[in-house]
Formats: sequence, structure tokens, C-alpha cells
Amino acid sequence: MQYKAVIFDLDGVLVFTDKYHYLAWKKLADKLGIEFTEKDNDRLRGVSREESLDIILEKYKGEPISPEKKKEYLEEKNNTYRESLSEMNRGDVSDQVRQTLKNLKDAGYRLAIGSSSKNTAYILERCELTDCFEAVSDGTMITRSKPDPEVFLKAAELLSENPADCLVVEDADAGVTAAHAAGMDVAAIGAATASGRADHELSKFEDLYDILEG
Ligand code: B16
Ligand code: MG
Repeated sequence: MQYKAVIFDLDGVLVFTDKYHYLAWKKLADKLGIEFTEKDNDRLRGVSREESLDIILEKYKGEPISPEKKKEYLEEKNNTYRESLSEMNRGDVSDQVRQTLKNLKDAGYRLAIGSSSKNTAYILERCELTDCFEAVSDGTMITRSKPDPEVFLKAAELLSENPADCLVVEDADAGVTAAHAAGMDVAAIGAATASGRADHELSKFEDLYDILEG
């Protein structure tokens, strides 16, 4: 086996919470009179909540915003986002994703999560995915978010595996950079395939099994 473990990004790979992030940021941006499109939202993939707000505020033309106010906006955005998450359930994970995770586990791969999100545990629980993973490395455990490698190195550490034996699955450019900086190969899906920087490209999630076992 070329790899012993697979570390999955969450948002944009296993579940499509990216659309809920977009709607929650859009609500805040509209309130502040800032233009915010789905293309702008792509820049926020894999990036922490705090850094995402700073990116959105690049287009803000009003009075300077105090750190306290920023904190308030972050809380407001997260509350809107959590309302959407509370509606999620088992059906938000495709059969293809669930079956592929099972096939990989049965084939002997160790599975982990490497997500920038501080809502990871809640999302996994809502979608009944918690038991699929041996280790969860997320936004609550790190001080630097993607493109820094910290979240993936933490996942490897939790599994007690060598970074070189781990494959990362990512939808974000920042995640591809982070995985390479951690000394890991990356399989890109969705937006992350565009740069051509990944070691493997998935046109659909189940291709992952063929890449690993084919
Ligand atoms: P939260 P991932 C990332 O998740 C999202 O892609 C990114 O848009 C978000 O800002 C970040 O989590 C933080 O999320 O506000 O829930 O802590 O792609 O790394 O799974
Ligand atoms: Mg992602």
C-alpha cells in the first residue's frame, strides 16, 4: 500500500456545508454593504473564520471596525451558520461517500479528519459520521489554519502515522498547500483540481478507492 492513512477535509469534500458558509457570510456582507459573490466565497475555502472575515472586509468602505465589533460579526455569522447545520442529517452525506469510506476502512486504511472548522464535531454528529474516523483534527486544536500544515500534522500525530504515509483529500487550494507543507500527497476534488498542483485528481469521490487500490 502506498499510503497507510487517509485524512479528509470536511467542508467541500465529505459534506457541502460550503453553501451554508456562503449564505451566512452573504447575510453579514449585505448588512455591511459589501459585495460578496460565490466566487469570493471560493477564497474562503479551508481558511479560518477570523481570516475569512478579514478577506470579506477587504471590500469594506465604511468606518474602521473595532476588534470587539469584529468579534460580534464572527459570532453573528457563526450563529446563522449553526442554524443551517442544525437542519443537517444522515441524508446530507451521499451514499457514494459513505460506501467509499467503508470500502477504504475494510481495505485496511486508517481514516481521519483534517478540517479548519471549529464546528467539525457538531457536523460529524449531525451527519452520523463520527464513528467512521479514528481521529479528528479540527479548528479547535490548532493555532494556524490552512495553508499552514498544522491541522494535517496533528491528524497524523493523533493516528501515530508518518506524514509521508498519509494521503489528504481536499477541495481547497489552501488545503493542497497545507498538505504538501506537511509532507503529504494530496487528492484534489472540486475547486482544488483547477491549479493542477495535486498529486491525484478526483472527478468523483469514489475515484479515491481506485487511486488507492487500483
Ligand atoms: P468554522 P474545511 C473550513 O472547513 C471551511 O472550508 C472554511 O470556509 C471555514 O471558514 C473554516 O472551515 C472554519 O469554519 O467557522 O466552522 O470554524 O474545509 O477545512 O473542512
Ligand atoms: Mg474544504
